[in-house]
Amino acid sequence: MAELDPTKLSIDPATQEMLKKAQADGIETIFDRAQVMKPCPIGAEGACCRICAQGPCRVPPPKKAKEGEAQKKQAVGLCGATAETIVARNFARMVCSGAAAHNDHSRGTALLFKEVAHGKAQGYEIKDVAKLRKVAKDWDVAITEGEGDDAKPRPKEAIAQELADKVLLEFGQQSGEITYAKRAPKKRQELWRKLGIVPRGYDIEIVELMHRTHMGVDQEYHNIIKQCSRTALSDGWGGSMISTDLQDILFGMPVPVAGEINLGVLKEDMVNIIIHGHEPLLPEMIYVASQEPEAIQYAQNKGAKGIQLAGMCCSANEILMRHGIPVAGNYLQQELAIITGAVDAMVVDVQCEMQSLANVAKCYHTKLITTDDRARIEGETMHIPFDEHHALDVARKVVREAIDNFPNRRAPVLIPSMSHPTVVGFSYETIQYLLGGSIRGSYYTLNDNIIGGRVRGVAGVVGCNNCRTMHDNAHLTMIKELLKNDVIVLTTGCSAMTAGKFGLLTPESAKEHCGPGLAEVCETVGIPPVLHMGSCVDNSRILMAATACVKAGGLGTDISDLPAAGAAPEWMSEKAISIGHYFVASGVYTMFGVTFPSTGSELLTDYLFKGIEEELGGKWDFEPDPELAAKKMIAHIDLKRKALGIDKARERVLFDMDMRREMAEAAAAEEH
Ligand code: NFS
Ligand code: SF4
Repeated sequence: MAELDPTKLSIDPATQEMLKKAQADGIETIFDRAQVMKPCPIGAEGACCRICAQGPCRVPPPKKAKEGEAQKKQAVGLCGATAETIVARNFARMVCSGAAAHNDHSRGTALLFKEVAHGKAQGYEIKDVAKLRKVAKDWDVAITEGEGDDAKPRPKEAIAQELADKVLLEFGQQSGEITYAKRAPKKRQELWRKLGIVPRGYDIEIVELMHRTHMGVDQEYHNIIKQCSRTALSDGWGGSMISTDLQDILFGMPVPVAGEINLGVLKEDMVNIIIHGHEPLLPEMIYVASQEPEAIQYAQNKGAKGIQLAGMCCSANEILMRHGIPVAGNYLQQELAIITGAVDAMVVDVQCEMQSLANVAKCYHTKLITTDDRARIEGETMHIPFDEHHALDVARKVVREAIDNFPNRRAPVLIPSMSHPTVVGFSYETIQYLLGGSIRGSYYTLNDNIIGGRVRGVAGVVGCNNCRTMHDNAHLTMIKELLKNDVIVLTTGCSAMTAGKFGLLTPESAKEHCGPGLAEVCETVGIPPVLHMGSCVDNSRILMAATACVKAGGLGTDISDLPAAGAAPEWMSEKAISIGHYFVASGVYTMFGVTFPSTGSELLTDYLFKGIEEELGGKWDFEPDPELAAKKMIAHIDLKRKALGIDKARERVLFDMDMRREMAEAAAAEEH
């Protein structure tokens, strides 16, 4: 193992400390492997086709010709597939897999929801009846029964049963339009219809795109990207949005709650259980099981003070937002959590779980418990399958395994002391409420601040960590740059955790990090300048917030009119590409960092970064330098302000603020 310099790999002190411990303990992590294995440059730009056995065919862009030499043409695959086709197909398959991950997660939630509605799911209940009734309306499910004066509210179980059936049908729907397409602004819906990209169902678009990217089918890159839009929309306005809604109904809609983030949330004298993955179904029950007096007593019998539950990745976001359960860290910290020596069990379900966890766990005493039959990990892991009919029993078993393992701790335990307080849980409904300060709250207050210039615009900064770039650095740098320029930030996923670790999820941080306009607004409303909206499926909440802004008026008639931008500066997963593409197809300027998987074709990249805007109003962009990327997002926001005719207002506000500051300084000087 080569010597690593942790200060060059992460800006997070807890991560740095654990990397040092990993080195001292001789444990290999993703950070070590990234030094040894460099990415394949041809694959990284999407220019390698391996979809048939005549390949892999590599078609990287030719080197620029020297003076006097003729420019070489870009190679084509054996079947004649051009770089455009090959790169578009690879891009499309990322959209497919990403959308499949979200939509399959959603299916699981919907199936559980149905069981709960029929009273067959142990431990679960319908917690948020108000949201159930609201969602039911969107699905044309009656919320009252009886006629006229005799009408009375329909029982929640009956509403939920009908809703579950309607939702589940839409996964396999073959024609027509998905229900939530009609939640988008009118103009957006019309555009999608004109382009023929309103999703028909949640499964069909993925299957069709897989078919179209098979050898010898769709070989025109605009046409492939068009189906990418339809597929990605079936994620953002389909599967992801359904997950969010049904999870809110089952587990409660998030409202602002205090939490804590980073490895320092683990406790040496407690049984530590980390819940890692994405679906909140079992974690909700583990939360219940870990609070039962019998469990706590059992832990105490084993010499522990109690049970400490902590989350990792998006599972963490889900339980943090609903119960204030602390977060141990984001994607690149999963191995490091085990390296503390203090994790008695790590419980995983699906997505973003590194296979190396099995090896790292073996070197300590940690039990790695897989819980989903779709996601097993080779090695000394334990499999306790989730069963919605007996979820509480399963959860109790998991908690007991962790407690039983507490006395087995061997390596010296070292828990970094860092953790940071946060305020999280800003669903789009909560934001609406906070802005208005009443039930009648409205996004118009936000719009008003945008129109008046105190808030320059809105940015969604979301997505993963990526070991090819310094851990957490791009998120933090980008967010700070946006705040400084009065751009309010909405965040989800691993990015939200970075914001939390560096203190940006507290109302107090507004004063320190924001420009004067945004600072004033945050202070008045009492919100952090970075709003934690949840896990990655909750990016659908950002779509809803954007739609609410459009509907509140004054900022144009479509999402593409808003002074807004999206970004995933440290992305790594295919889900991020699906998310990015549904943002583009919803009219958002979307900025990615690290690498961009289409650069193998200049024509296709040009289309994604420019041409597509004429059709969809949104477009992709790529800039690995996070500060520059933020500047480009701000420039885009300013362009939109100009188009709306509100650019002058901002100048006035800033002028006012300078004057106010000067006056305050002059007054202070006079006092002395
Ligand atoms: Ni999103 Fe969440 Fe994190 Fe990336 Fe993975 S945990 S679903 S994919 S790495 S943000
Ligand atoms: Fe090569 Fe064409 Fe086969 Fe792709 S589909 S591997 S380009 S022959």
